[in-house]
Amino acid sequence: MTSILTPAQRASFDRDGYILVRGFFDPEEAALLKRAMEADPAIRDNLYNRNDAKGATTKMVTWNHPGNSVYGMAVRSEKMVDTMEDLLGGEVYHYHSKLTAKDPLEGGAWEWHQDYGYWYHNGCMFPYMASAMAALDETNRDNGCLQVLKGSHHLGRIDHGLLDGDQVGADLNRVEQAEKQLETVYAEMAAGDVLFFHCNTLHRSDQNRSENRRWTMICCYNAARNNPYREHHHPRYTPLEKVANGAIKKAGLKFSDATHEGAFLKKAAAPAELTKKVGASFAQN
Ligand SMILES: O=C(O)CCC(=O)C(=O)O
Repeated sequence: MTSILTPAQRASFDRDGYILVRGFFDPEEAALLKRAMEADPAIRDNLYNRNDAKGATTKMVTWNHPGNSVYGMAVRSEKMVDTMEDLLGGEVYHYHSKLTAKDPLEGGAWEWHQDYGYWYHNGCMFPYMASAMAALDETNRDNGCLQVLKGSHHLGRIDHGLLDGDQVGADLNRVEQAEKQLETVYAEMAAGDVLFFHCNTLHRSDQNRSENRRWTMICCYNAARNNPYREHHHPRYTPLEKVANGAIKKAGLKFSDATHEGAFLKKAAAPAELTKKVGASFAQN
């Protein structure tokens, strides 16, 4: 196994619920990923909007199965998969990946949530899941970088429900208390940096109020031993074929194909349990 984490980084993931790895993708790899995302017609054709409470929009594309595109190679690369296996304690499989694209002066905000707040409802019994957010552009406070509440994965799963806009978020009472007790960390990243975060880590991001684009690719994994007990809109256990790290550059500007990434999801479906509008009443209970 070739996890890229040092023992100290590995320990900080357990303590803090995230670890930011600078230069995880080198400049050539990061540029390939970005240019492919910009130029792949299938990405453009499958973009959908996700609105925040104020109507600002994040553009998204979501796919379940990594193929032989340059994104597929990044997601299947030994350095990525082995690191996830290190973090999740055993074999992992690809749960889905997505582009979250915040355009200049338009990109929408994300409310505080835990990914397991959604994934729990998909039949995933254990929080043995994590994501890797790869910066395709520079991400900072002005263009809406990800924020994490340090150590919030220790809170366990918090109830989630429908907030204003299209967003499902965490119980506002809990979030308010958590914000008082835990540090908010702004994950400012250069292109190629990757933030690994636990599925119970509370995270959010602001609108992009700057002239600079903020595109990121988020790759989500589940432990093989946590096979969801029911079918849903993301895959149950599907063996993941790792590739050598060099496969990313070898792929070059290879776009998605129809059978893998090409089977894009039209929109991330919200599990029925999360379609209840709770909004402000959350905070009054
Ligand atoms: O792109 C972002 O800022 C947040 C995305 C996110 O949290 C998600 O897709 O679950």
